[in-house]
Formats: sequence, C-alpha cells, structure tokens
Amino acid sequence: MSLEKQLEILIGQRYKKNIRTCSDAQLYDCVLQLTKDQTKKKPVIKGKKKVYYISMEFLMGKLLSNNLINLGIYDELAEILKNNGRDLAVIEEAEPEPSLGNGGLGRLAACFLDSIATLGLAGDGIGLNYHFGLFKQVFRDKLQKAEKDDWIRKNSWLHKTDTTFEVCFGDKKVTSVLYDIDVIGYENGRNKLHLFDLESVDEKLVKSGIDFDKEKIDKNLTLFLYPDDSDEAGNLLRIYQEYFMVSNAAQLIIRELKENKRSLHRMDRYVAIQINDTHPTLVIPELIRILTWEEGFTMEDAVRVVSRTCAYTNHTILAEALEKWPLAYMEKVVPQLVPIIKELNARVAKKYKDPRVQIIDDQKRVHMAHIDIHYGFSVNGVAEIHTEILKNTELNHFYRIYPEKFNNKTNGITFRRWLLSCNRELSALLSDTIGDGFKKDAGQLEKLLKSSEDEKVLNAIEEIKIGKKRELAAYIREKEGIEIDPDSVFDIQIKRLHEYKRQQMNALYIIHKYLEIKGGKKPCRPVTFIFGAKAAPAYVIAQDIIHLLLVLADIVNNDPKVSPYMKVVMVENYNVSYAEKLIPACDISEQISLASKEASGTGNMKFMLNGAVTLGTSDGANVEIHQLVGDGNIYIFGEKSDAVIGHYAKADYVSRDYYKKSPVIKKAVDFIVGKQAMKVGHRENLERLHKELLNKDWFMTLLDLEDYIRVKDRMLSDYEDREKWKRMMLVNIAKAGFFSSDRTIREYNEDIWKLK
Ligand code: 26Q
Repeated sequence: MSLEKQLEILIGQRYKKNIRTCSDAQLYDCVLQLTKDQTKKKPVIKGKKKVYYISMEFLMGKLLSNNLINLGIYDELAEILKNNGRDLAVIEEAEPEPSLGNGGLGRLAACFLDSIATLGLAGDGIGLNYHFGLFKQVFRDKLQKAEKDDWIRKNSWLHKTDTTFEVCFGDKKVTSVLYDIDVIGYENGRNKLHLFDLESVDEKLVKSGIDFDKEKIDKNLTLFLYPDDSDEAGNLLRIYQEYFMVSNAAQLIIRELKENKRSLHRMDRYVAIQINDTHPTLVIPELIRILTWEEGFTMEDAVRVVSRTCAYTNHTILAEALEKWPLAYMEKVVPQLVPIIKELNARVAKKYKDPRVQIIDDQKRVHMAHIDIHYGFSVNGVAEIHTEILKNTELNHFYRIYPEKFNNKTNGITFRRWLLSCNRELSALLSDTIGDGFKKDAGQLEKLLKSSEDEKVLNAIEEIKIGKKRELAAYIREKEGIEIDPDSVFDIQIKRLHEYKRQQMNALYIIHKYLEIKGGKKPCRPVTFIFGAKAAPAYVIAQDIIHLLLVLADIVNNDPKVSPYMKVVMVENYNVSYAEKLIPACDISEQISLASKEASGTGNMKFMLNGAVTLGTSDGANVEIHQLVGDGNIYIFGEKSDAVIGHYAKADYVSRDYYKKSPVIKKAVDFIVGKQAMKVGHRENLERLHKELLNKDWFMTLLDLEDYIRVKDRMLSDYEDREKWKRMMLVNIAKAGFFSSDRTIREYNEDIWKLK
C-alpha cells in the first residue's frame, strides 16, 4: 500500500478527515504513527557483542525529520503533503522537543546513537525519562526565569514497555518502568534508547516554576534533569537519580545476557559499557555487587570481568566539575554499595600510595572518576588537546600508572541532522556538485575542493546562506519580536552560559562597537550579534551575564543612531530546534572559550559544516578545525593553553592590571555600571558582574579581550572581500567531513568496544 494511502487511512480512522482537511496537530499525530509503523518494519540490529551507552542526558531534538530521512521516506512524504496543500516543515513544528539534556554531553550522546545504528552496530542508550526535563527559559524584566517544560504527550516516540525492576535505596524501595524510543540508522536497522522512569512519580509535586519537594524521592526522582552544566554543587537527589539509572541498567544488561544464554563470567565478550562522564560511574560497584552477592562470583572474578567491560569518557577539565560525593551521602542513599566502594578503595590503597589516586580521600569523599579509571579498561578525552591535557596535567598521576588506558576520540556530529535535515538546500547543492556519496561517507565532502574556483558553486553557496539568513530573520521577528537585517553579518554564539565560554567577552566587544559607532566610526556593513544560552539557575554570575546581554539588546536596538549598524538578539529558550535554524544562517561562529577549558565543543563543527567561519581560541576541537582548514580559513586569537595553564600554576593573572593598562578595556568594562546600563538594568546584577570582572575574572576575559577585538575587526573587514569569504565557506564545508560522528563511532568501535 502506498504511503499516501496509509496516511489517508490513519487520518480517516482517527479523525474522520483527510490530508487536506485535518488540523496541523492531527496531521502531525498521524504522520508520527505512520513513521512508527514504518520503523517497526526495520530489523533490530543484532550482534555477538553489544554496547550500552549509559548517560544521564540524551538531547535528542525533534525526531520526525531525522527519522524520515533515516528511513529514506522524507522526500516522498514531503511530496505527498505538498500535493495536498500541506507543508512538512509546518507539521514538524507541532512536535515538542524532548528536553533530556543540558548541552554538549547530552547532544553528543544523541549523535552517537544515530551513528551507532547507521554503522549497523548493536548498541542501545540507557538513561532516564525526566518528565519536565531541563527547565524552559523565559525572560522577565531582563532576567532568566525557569519554568517546567511539559514535553511528554499522549502520543509520542516513547513506547511504554512491560519491563519493570525494583531498585533499593538505603531508606526505600521503588519500582521502575521502562520506556523505549526507536533509534533508526540511516538506511539501516534500528537500536533502542531505553529511558527508565519511576512508577510512583507524581507530577503534582511541582508547585511554581521548577520548585518541588526535594525529600519525596519516591515521587520526584524522574521529574527533572539536574539543571547543571559542570560546576554547581551536587545534592542527594542527584545520587538517587544516578543509582536509579545504573541499577536499572545493570539489571537490564544482565537480563539480556541471560536471555542470550551468555556466561556472566565472560561478560566482556558480549557487552561493552560506555560511561558518559562520571554520572553513571556507580554501574561499576553495582555490577560487582550483583555478581558477588547474587551470582556467586568471588570478588576477584567480579572485579576482573567488570573492569574489562566498562570504559569511561571524560568531558571536562574543570576541576570543580569532577564529581566527588561525601561517603556519608553514599551511606544514606546506597549503603549496599559502600562496602564494595571501600573494598575497591582498599585495593587501590594497597598498591598506590599517592593520595591523588585514591578513591576515598582524606575528607571521606568518593571520587567518581577515580573509580572509572582504576576499574575501567579505557579512559578517553573528546578532542586531541583535551586528551593531551588530561594525560599531561589533570590526570597525569593516573596516566603514569595506566598509560595504555588513555586514548583520544575527537567528538563528531551526525550529518543527517546537522546537514541533510537542517540545511536541505546545501545538501542538495552538494549532491549536484559532488554526488550523493558524502551522505554515507562524509570524507567525500573534500571533493568540493575541486570547485573552489568555480564561480557557480561559490555563488550558490552564498545564495543558500542568504536564504537561510532570511528564514532566520523571519523566525526571530516572529519569536523574539526583533527586526534584523538579512544583509548584515550574522555573528552567533550559542551554547550553555558559562564563564569559561566567555559570552561576557563577546558582550564587551559589543559595548566597544557601540561606543565606536556613538563616536562616529560607522562599520561598513551592519552586524547582528545573536546569542542563545541557558544558565544553571543557581549559577549567579551566569544569570548576571544573561542580564547584561538583555540590557545591551535594549540599549543597542533602541538607539536610533546605532541600530541601523548593529543589533543584539538574545533568543529565548535556546534548544536543539532553535540551533537547527540558527546554525545554517551563521556567518561568524563564536568559539571563544579560555584556551584549555572547552574539552571539545561540537557547535563549532556544526557551524563549519554549514559554511560559517570560526572565530576562536586554540581550544578543544577548534585546534583540529584549524589544522584541517589551515591559517587562511579560520580566525584564531588569544593565549594558547600552555600559557593559560601557566597563569593558573603561577597565579599571576590579575585582571585589574589589564583594565588599568588599556583605555579600551576600561571603557567597555565600566559601561556595565554606567548611567545608560543602570537606567534599563538592575544595579545588583550589573555591579556584581563588574566587580567579578575586576577582582576575580577566574576565566581571564580581559586577558584576551584586545586580541579578540583586533581579530574580530579584521574578520568583519574580510567579510567585504566576498570572493575570499565564499572560498573560506567552501573550504570549511569541504573539510568538515572529519567531524562526522560516524568517524568517531568507528574509532570507538575499533579501539574500545570491538563489536565487529
Ligand atoms: C556534575 C555534578 C553534579 C551534577 C551535574 C554535573 C554535570 C552535569 C552536566 C557535569 C557536567 C555536565 C555536562 C558537561 C558537558 O556538557 N560537557 C561538554 O561535553 C561536550 C561533549 O563532549 C564537549 O564538546 C564540551 O566541550 C563539554 O563542555
């Protein structure tokens, strides 16, 4: 039966209407069902060995387009809808975005699931089904407010299974329910994302905003994702969540092994467990507990086989973000794991005297990463420079013990979402120019280099960019109520708000430009500065930086002398769906973290793939982008990571010195507490931020500010050399193939999982 007929039948049965007459929501509902029916026809990927990717976060984004593309029916369905006067892009808007991640780490997990299935590898994700996910961001009075994000619908990609497990905590026992989402490989079979939920969860516990009763673990455990990206203090609920996830994971994995009649003694032959940052670390002691207590293993045997099964990925160098929990918390939440953890600690202590490698430190805190490194077989960083820093500084004392465990796996992104789906125009141009091969083998994008002098191709790339900028301008007009000029340069910084990512440095550049224009120095072309960022609700300075950006938007956009030359937009509730609209429209990709602090970054790769040029520091994957495109196709500025690490070691960075020395810096910084800003902003937030920049500036904003201004100005003037710029766009697209997550996953499989 044709796809069209199937859809007509569904709409008729459910709504007694047809494709033309049903509402957008009804059409979405039936297209969702149709896609799920098609998915069921795909075989579940099987293999002798399977990887379980355990993660507290899976930032999947909307699934409709991606699934249709991977099923190979996107074009057909789009055509059917079009012939009936409907638009697939409009229908897609009806899909809520599952908000099950904070940022990079969660989005990476989603890209990895796509690539694992696409490569035909047997591999499932395991995580939690947070009812309200990460908070929804709204701006009130130029401040971020957090609201609950009620994303779950009656009909969705979630499939409720009949799998349930018991999970025991120190003071209570709860029951889990498993929901599955199918993960479809591109022209391949399917795997599963397993999301565990709490049977007794109670949504009514949420009062206003995101406040809820933190004590009632048996009702609140899966209500929210911990709204943190790397430096806030943890709490008990987080440990309850972590153990709930890994206890379910361990039970599921062991059940599947037994179903397949595999010997648990050789678990490592059939299973690889990838631990996504330290959050799922407790799976190690939990598996050891089950094997020794319930399966009759000796401690020796259990430790050996679990250590050969588990592998750990580190995603951050920020010392304050490494999880260490008081042993007392463990005693309360998971007393059954405490003897195991103590035994693991004792074994380490017997062999190694260095206090820096102990699992339990002298303040009785349990270091999660240390469990992973001692009792896993692989430790990987997520970009070359990141792995080098781990080996040479942060984890050097471990590297000396286990050099063979350390390896690098530079991050990647799925091209299905970040090119084929979000930029169909560019994707079509590439097909016309270099053939379809790049869709399965991203390395083939390099073929585009042959066209680097071809006017037709270069102009087509530029035209596509202009089209995407127009689309974004229309979207921003509708969503944010701000008019932006598609002919201006689009300069975009979108990522979680964190001081080390230095949105505040970009803000200082904006102030500097504003003051220049006020002083009569007009830029040759207007610039639109676009930001998107959520800040952890408890992260005070991050909230202040958001406030500053909203204050600047108000001042700049409402100044008739300046606004023809520049605009500032801080988009509300930045998420994956917004990223899919912003990234194809970008000219300048802001990747300006303090060197050594951004483990990799993945937005940088998405921008490059869509023809934006990077303005960045020598940090994370920027370093590899630089190596690939060469000096002439990227703008690098700022101190290098060695120098920065040196500043920390010598404690010799004094931000006030930079402020005193440079009138440009001083003027920009003082604008934050000047009359104009105070008039439209809040004194408390602005003064606190000003003080922070002058007295602390832990992430060295002022260190790189002058160089940033210099290089960004050069970049803007180069933008006027359209021939040069178009070639830069082309080279960036052509060289982006390396950053396909298919390549990353192939490496994980060859070096770590060894599935086939
Ligand atoms: C820690 C303790 C308690 C509660 C929560 C947390 C927590 C939560 C989220 C710690 C870290 C995260 C998220 C980290 C993250 O997103 N890291 C990013 O990972 C990307 C994928 O590898 C990299 O590209 C980014 O550079 C890195 O910042």
